[in-house]
Amino acid sequence: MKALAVDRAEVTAFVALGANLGHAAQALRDALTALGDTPGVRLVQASRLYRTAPVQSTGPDYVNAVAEVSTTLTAPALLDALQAIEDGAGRQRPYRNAPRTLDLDLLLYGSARIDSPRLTVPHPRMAQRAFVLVPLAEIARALVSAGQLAAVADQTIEKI
Ligand code: PH2
Ligand code: MG
Ligand code: MG
Repeated sequence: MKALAVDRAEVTAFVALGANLGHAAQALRDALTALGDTPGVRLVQASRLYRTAPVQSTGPDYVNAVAEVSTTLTAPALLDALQAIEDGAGRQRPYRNAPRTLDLDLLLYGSARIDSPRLTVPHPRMAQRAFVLVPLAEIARALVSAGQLAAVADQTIEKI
């Protein structure tokens, strides 16, 4: 009999990846592998890697990408998994928007709207950032409007 092991439906979620310290491109590739290896998370697809100028941040250029996952984890459990992967990459948090070895942000979790102290979904600043919108549009064109892309067209971003 199936008692407590209730199967949760899979939810499509999108995760933004970024890094600008150390070997950033390799950190993103390793993070994609770690995401796919996380129990309850299936990596569906990932965008190319992009080199981007820092936005409201300092330090070297960033490497950014966006991944689509299908997950049976709740949004808070997925956030825990993302933070564990960040910690595994040596992430330090000295101050807001500090240069980082790895940043994994939950952009979208199905059609959920979440406003908790830990987590706001959809990500509140995603619409202002070419480093999110351009890779997201590459893998999920319908989720990004032409107007949104036009609004961030002044931000420097190039495919690696
Ligand atoms: N992340 C930030 C702040 N600024 N700029 C770029 N280009 N890429 C990022 O990932 C990024 C940023 C805060 O998470
Ligand atoms: Mg971030
Ligand atoms: Mg973050």
